[in-house]
Amino acid sequence: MMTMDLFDDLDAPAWAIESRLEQLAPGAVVLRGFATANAITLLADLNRVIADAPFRHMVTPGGFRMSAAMTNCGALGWVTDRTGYRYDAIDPETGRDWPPMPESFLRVAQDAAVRAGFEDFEPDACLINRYEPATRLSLHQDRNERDFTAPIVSVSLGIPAVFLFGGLNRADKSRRVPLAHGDVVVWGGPARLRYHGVLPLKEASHAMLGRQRINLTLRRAG
Ligand code: MD3
Ligand code: FE
Repeated sequence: MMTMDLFDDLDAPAWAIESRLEQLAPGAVVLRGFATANAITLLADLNRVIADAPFRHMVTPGGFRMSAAMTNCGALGWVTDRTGYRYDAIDPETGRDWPPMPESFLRVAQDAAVRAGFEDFEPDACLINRYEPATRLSLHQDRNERDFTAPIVSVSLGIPAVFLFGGLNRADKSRRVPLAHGDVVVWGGPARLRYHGVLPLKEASHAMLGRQRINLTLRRAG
């Protein structure tokens, strides 16, 4: 069939075109606008999560208040306090389990993971970060998870941010990657332990979220 022949002549597979797949580095794939069509559902589900587990500013082991407000959903939640970083089944603010992972979060994360080549991603934790203008996240590695063979999927909503994508050593030079509303990034394989962070956000307003950026990071923690 003619249309199939045209597709077969392109050097990228059809799914790469549909989702505008960009490879940042081995193991790191950006899917521009992948979550845009689901944003209303994701934000409605987020509102139910934060009614149960409100955003809060956690404290690092060094005693610094984090500038991003955070909460979690799923079986495990990432927490930090003066005693260290860890995953915990209980929200220390409420003494209750974290809210369940909304189906909409799971679906977008698993669909994105499949696009990036990770077929069996079963996240049990979603860390939710809320940024306002001037909020930043300093360079760090995500290494509190048990199994580094699982990727991390991040979903950006609201005002844009510049993501810092470093190397396997803190001193490695980092690249700046702009992330906008609806962008989804899958970080796995050789990219899984790369240093990363977020530059201070610029003043901006988004039609759905006002002066906020929400980032969902879905992980296999336990
Ligand atoms: C690259 N969040 O929650 S998401 C975090 O935009 C975190 O809120 C940032 O870093 C944010 O830990 C960045 C992108 C991200 C998440 C995990 C990664 C990039 C990653 C793990 C390895 C390499
Ligand atoms: Fe991180």
